[in-house]
Amino acid sequence: EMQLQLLESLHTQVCKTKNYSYTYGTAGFRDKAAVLDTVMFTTGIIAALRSMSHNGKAVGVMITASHNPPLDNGVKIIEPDGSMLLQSWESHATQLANIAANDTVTQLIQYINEIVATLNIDSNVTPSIVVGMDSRESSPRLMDCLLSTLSPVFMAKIVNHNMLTTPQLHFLTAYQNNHEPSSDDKTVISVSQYDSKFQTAFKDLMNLYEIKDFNDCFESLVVDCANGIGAPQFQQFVKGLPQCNSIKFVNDDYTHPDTLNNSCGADFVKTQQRLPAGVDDSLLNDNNLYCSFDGDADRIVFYYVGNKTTKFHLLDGDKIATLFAKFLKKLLIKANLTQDDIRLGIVQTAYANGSSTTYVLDTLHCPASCTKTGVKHLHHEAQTAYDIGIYFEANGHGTILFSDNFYSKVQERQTIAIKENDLSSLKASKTLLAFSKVINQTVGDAIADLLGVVATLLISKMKPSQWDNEYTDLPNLLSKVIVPDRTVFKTTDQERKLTSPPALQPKMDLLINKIEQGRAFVRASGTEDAVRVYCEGKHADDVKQLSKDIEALIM
Ligand code: 16G
Ligand code: ZN
Repeated sequence: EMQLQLLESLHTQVCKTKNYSYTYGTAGFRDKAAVLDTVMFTTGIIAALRSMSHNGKAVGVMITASHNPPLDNGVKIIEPDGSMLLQSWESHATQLANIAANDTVTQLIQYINEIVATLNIDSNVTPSIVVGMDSRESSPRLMDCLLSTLSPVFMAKIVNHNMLTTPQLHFLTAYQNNHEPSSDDKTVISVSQYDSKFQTAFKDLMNLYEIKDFNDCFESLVVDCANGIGAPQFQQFVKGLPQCNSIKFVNDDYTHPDTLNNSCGADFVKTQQRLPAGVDDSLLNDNNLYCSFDGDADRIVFYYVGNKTTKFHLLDGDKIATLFAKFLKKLLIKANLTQDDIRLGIVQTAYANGSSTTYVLDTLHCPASCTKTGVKHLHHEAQTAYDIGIYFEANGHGTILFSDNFYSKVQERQTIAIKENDLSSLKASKTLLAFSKVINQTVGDAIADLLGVVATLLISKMKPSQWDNEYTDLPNLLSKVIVPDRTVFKTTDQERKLTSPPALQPKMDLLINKIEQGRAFVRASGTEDAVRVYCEGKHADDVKQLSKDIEALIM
């Protein structure tokens, strides 16, 4: 039974931020850490209710602001299966936070009772919550706010994983629900289950091809950890992998949270299109492969430097998706599986480079979908449209989803191949199954994606430059414009066209049509008070001009 009357004194103690407006956006709540006490308090309550509505299954709560600056923080809720919070609950989360910040405790309790009544939640269910946080200075304080109601008010079962990456928490939330411990089972669920699952998967795949090191494809892999939680987690992880002993780390100083995402990390490298701080002369080598995690290690981008110069070549989310698509498509063919047996497709957003989409459709002959920005949209499309749904945002957030039909069809083929002694087909089937285990299917995961990319390159004996040369990105520009009111910018067609302000899109179309292979769109950011402008075209000069002209239109 919930002890809601206790909320009165806890609310006074914990919720110092008042007269404030919060929104559960694309990636949960995000703001300056200083104002997040109140919203952490209510997020704990919402997570408890969500768990109760799932009959006490474990719900995850992650405290992080990903690639944002050190003084920001945020929080998001994870469903029992490891996916993102169901969209209809986002508005409950927003409303409860705003009641706690602006109204009385009586109203707060009233709203909780309303949720319980309208959603038919059994208030006798004991909620179960799994929590974690990134390496920010503010995270432990915010964790206390989050936990403040869970024991006294809800008597919740709490598993606190402390510091870990966002995808590790997604994985462990799902893991906990799938491994209900029996009474005599003393297994403590910890990040070591994550480590051993993905280490084993990678080793199995390497053993299948007798690969012992990276030497066929590159000298070292240099990993930029954005000075975030990915550093200790991945350093611990690779200790169990002899194949990975030539990995070098930069920006791994997670114990100095003021350096987090500062001139480094996936977002910096993708938006600046240059090397992060810390990659000095001693690490510059045209035989190396490089990659950058973001602050909570759910994004990754790769890059290399060409020809003894420091020329920088970015291998972003689009390049990762197409690498996986080509690799998996070949394996399907070798395993005698057709596109009718197993539908393989790519899911992108409007930010995907036009060349990547053309390459997917015309060279790989795979279907491509486009969804709105935000992982939940891509994830949903990958899950519903394909058996192998490869989804990536250009910024490096993505993963692959494998359907039940994938597993049954591949297993079927494997049985036939054994019977017919068709060794090449057998190996392809085995590779498909082993590769699917290297991928974190709950959410985009820098560590799992890294393993997937490295395995693909090593098995295909492909150098970073060969990977890059599959297609050439069109010149492009992403800019940010501050406007008085970004909510007037409304879009349709997966954010590719504006419907409001009314006259804008026709004016943009005139400009876009003037340049060769021109494409551009404008959308309000879901995470910042700004409007984003994306432009691409055949010639870099045209793109610059187009971007300037569109910015002038909307300012
Ligand atoms: C959030 C999204 C990310 C998206 C970005 C766009 C998740 C977990 N994260 O970080 O996928 O690319 O927002 O930001 O969904 P914007 O709306 O400010 O352009
Ligand atoms: Zn992130």
